[in-house]
Amino acid sequence: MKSNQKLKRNLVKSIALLAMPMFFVACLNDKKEETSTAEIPVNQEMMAELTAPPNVPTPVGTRKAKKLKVNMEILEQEGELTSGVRYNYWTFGGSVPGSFIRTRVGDEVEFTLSNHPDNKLPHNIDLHAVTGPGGGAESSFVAPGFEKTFSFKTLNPGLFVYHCATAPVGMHIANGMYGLILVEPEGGLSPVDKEYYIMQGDFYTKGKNGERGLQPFDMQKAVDENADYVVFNGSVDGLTGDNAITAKVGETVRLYVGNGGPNLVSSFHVIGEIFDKVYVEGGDLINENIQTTLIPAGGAAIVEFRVDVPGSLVLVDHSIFRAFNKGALGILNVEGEENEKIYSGEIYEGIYLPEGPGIQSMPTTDEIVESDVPAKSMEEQMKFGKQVYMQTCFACHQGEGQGIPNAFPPLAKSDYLNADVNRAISAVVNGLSGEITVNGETYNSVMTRQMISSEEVANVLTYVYNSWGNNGTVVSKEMVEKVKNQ
Ligand code: HEC
Ligand SMILES: [Cu+2]
Repeated sequence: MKSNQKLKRNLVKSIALLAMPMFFVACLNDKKEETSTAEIPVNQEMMAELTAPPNVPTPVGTRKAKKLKVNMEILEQEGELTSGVRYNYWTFGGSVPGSFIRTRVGDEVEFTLSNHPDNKLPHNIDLHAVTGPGGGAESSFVAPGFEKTFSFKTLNPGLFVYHCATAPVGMHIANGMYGLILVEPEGGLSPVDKEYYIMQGDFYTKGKNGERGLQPFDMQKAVDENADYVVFNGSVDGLTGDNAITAKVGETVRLYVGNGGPNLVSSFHVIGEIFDKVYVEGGDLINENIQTTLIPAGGAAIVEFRVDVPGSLVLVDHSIFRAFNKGALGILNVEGEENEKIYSGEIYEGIYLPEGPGIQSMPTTDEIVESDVPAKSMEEQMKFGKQVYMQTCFACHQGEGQGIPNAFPPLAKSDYLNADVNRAISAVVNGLSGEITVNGETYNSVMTRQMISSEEVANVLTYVYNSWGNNGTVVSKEMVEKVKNQ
């Protein structure tokens, strides 16, 4: 009797234990999508349209799932990282980031990866959109002069990174081997007016930032995560000047933003915009009204916003030294009618718009406070001048007066500066705009009038003229006043 009861109790216990995992299985089955997208039928065949950044292929719209053929060619090729700095890029399709691939959920992707015979190394591809070992890496490993084909079904919608995964993996990624693959949901993403493809990457060169010539990859700096360049779309001017993206007032803009890394996480921000929507980490979760979105290395996000006023919006990694000192800066030029209700146009921060039209100047007030401690010696002039420099000029012209390529001219060994002291004084007290040539490079930008006293102008210019290989001119308060009164 006793033992029978015990048996019964044990039986109840074990049934409960058995039921537990069944309960979990039931929960897992709730994730219907994952199991059911594998069943989406595929009949026709279609060649995938591939695009170089900042362009994206045509939206999938309402098309049915298909067998989608992707032909991707690996090219190792030299390019320009920034003006005068060459780099040996390794690319998927001849661009950094690599060609954009656009699919829909349920597509059966037949992927052919070819490694150009002129290339030196074997490569492969790991697509984060793949469910399978290595994301395709094992099946796609291919030597120069060969091609490999493998196929996979897109089970999860979202925006995914792909990259090379050949050892040393970090080096292949650091040289530019990454890109994005979009898997649209059934029926496609909602239509917008403009779509663009942007991807951040960090670069490590033997020479310092700006050091000219063909720069080899620096493994130690990469291991130390000490990037010389952090850029959008493969180079410092990858998204500025002629490469800037455009939109018209009233349009909705969708950016597919990826981060190839290899190391750095991006704090993606558009100066002068608020993201109406962010598809967080490129998945289904939509967050609204976002200022800055975090994009992990090897991750992505989709951001959407409507542009309401004309002007140049500046795309940055808000780890802000990367933007102004290492290249993580892009421009979205918006054309159209002003809307003073939304933006008055009165206040403007010059540093944020290093180039392009539409630059306005700082509001001017005539109240410049004269400093009360005049410098008594050249030594003091240098000391005070340095203080002014570090507070006022440093942000643009940089610590050693080296400037920033394509944006802010150098003051170090500047032929423009050394040729004419009154012109230099005028630049500081009246501002300077229009095309100028400094040491053979042209700049066409705006330096706003600097709100500092005559004494301070004299000190800072004396400091500049007596630093970094300049001609040693000493500037007095009287010289500054004379230019002011002209
Ligand atoms: C907001 C950024 C900014 C700040 C701050 C700034 N400048 Fe400039 N500066 C520029 C730009 C841009 C130009 C080029 C203007 C053009 O293209 O016409 C320039 C040009 C110059 C030039 C002439 C070109 C050359 O390289 O010799 C001098 C001299 C100069 N700046 C000195 C100064 C001094 C001194 C200060 C601080 C008191 C200062 N600037 C602060 C942006 C700035
Ligand atoms: Cu590779």
